[in-house]
Amino acid sequence: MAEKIEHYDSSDIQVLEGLEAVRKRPGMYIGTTDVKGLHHLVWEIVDNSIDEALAGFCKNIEIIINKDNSITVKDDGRGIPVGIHPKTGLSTVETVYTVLHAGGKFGGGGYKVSGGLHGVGASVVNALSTRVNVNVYKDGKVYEAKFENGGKIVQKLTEIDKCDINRTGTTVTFKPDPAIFDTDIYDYETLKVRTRELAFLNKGLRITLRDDRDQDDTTGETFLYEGGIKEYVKYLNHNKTPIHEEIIYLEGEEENVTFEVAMQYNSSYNDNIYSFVNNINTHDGGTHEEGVRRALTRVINNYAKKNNILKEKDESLTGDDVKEGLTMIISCKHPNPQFEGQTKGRLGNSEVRKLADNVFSSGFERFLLEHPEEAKIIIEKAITASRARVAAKRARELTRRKGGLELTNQWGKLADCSSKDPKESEIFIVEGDSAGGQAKQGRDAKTQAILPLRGKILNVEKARLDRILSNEEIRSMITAFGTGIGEEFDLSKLRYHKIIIMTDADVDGAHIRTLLLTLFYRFFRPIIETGHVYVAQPPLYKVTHGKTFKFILTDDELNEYLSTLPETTKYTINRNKGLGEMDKDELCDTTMNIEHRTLRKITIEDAMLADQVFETLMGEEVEPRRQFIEEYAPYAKNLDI
Ligand code: 1YM
Repeated sequence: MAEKIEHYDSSDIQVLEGLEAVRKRPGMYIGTTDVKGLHHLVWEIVDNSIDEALAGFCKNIEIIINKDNSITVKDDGRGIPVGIHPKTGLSTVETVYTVLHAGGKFGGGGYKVSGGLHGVGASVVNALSTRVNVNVYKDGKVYEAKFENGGKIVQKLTEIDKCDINRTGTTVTFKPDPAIFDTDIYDYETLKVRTRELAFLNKGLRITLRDDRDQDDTTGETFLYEGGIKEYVKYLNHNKTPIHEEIIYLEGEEENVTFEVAMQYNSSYNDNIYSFVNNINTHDGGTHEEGVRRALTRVINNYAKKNNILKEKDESLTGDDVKEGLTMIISCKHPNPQFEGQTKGRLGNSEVRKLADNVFSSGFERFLLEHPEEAKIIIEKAITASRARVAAKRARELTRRKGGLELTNQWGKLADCSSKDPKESEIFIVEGDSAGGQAKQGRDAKTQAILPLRGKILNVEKARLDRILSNEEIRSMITAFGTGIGEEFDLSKLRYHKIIIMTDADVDGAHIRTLLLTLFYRFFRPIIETGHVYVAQPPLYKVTHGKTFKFILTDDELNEYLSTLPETTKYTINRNKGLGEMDKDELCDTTMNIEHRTLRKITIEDAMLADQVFETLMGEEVEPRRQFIEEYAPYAKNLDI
């Protein structure tokens, strides 16, 4: 060290120590030294161009992957200042490229708005490169500085040429150090995705990406979106079905903080909400997102109430309801963002919450007032979501109360029938694996398919499509039906013309039946409307009389049968509690066999009733629940009500 001091002045030493620190612990500055870190370098340089664009001086940026996997970034901004920097005594270009955290501090007036994960800029890229060239076009002159070997200057900033007086800008070429990175090969697609995103986030900025390793790529791809995040929303929705035409766009500014939102609802049940601060994705949200979510919920509720769209007085829509099918981009540009959380993916600045709320609520309110048709469509979608949510919540509560429904048997798969003719094909949805197993053994394999269901089906958390589709048993059922679900539903593809629910004759069985009917009512309504859904009627009683026995379906039938027996006769009556109490032959003869069974066809009214029974069952009141149990299972004992 002592030797070196003779050759460098004190600021040189600081610079070298700074860059050496970056090389020793690159992870601290760029996160990782894998392929991600390699690409991160590009954005550190591009960020400076984007800042220049945000300051209003740069319109075009070019990113080129050179043949040797070095990267060139060009912009047409003012060019990095070329004078001597008063604090370092070095040229400003050299200062920016060799002094850590030089970015904003050395600028005159502007602030650094964009920024990668760590936002430490050009000097870090220089420290981690074997070669960096910086060219500045300014005042009709071309300047150049060159660095090698982790940021050591090999050519001080020099005027190397003249250029058109109107030409201004900065061009930087760097070659990442292979001794630092696991790989030194750039991936075009990775760069393209972020390039496009940056173009969406900075409207009117043209960014071109070109791959000079590829001989066929002579022009590159250009990304330019005059509509900015509005076009981003359009892009995200391009494979979806929007439910209103116009993309809603709102913007505002306060004390150098700019804030913008673009949104459009589609017919799906999922939301796509992305938020950004200074072009960085805030994965964990934060104050900007909170402000918007709060305002969205409030404005929709207020509008719905004012216009009597929400009928019941105390019905209200939640944040989840109003975001169903919503595609939204939130973008905030802040001079002093506070990033919080483990991964720094959350905006913490509390003043942004209010700005976001104000800008969003006033703009969105106006949109709803000016577009009553769209307003109606949007609010009706939220109301549908709300009703489904309430029903699903109650279903979930019911499951918790009736924990015993969760049978632990292994999930048995569909035993399909061999016939491919839907007219003669039937599917039995059977409660429990043991009954399912018996039904499989005793069925007519040509026309009867068996799908055993565990009680688990009741665990469907929310009766929304995405959740429902993630339930394995429901997926099997949907697959078996063949019709698809929701938008893709196609009755002509139904594989069985009889869908037969076969549950125990007790309260649990009634619960499962209710849930299945509710599910069909909400998502497969046409199969009910066209009369394809049935409930099997297993016998309630088995009367044994001497060596003979008889299965009996109803109380009336029981009385009738008993009256035919001689007075002296000794007989026993067993009540069938579950399907499993019959052996496979009994089950099949009494309940499945086309000759002997009784099926009850489900009407749309039955299904509607089932839907309402949910409400009744889940209420706080004990009495309606007692009534349900009386109605559905008068013989059930030891009920947990
Ligand atoms: C390809 C990389 O770095 N462009 C760039 C950087 C700067 C400026 C313009 C700039 C900024 C300011 C004034 C200012 C930077 N300047 C500085 C510093 N492209 C690229 N284009 N004049 C020009 O911020 O006031 C840092 S970056 F500190 F010198 F001002």
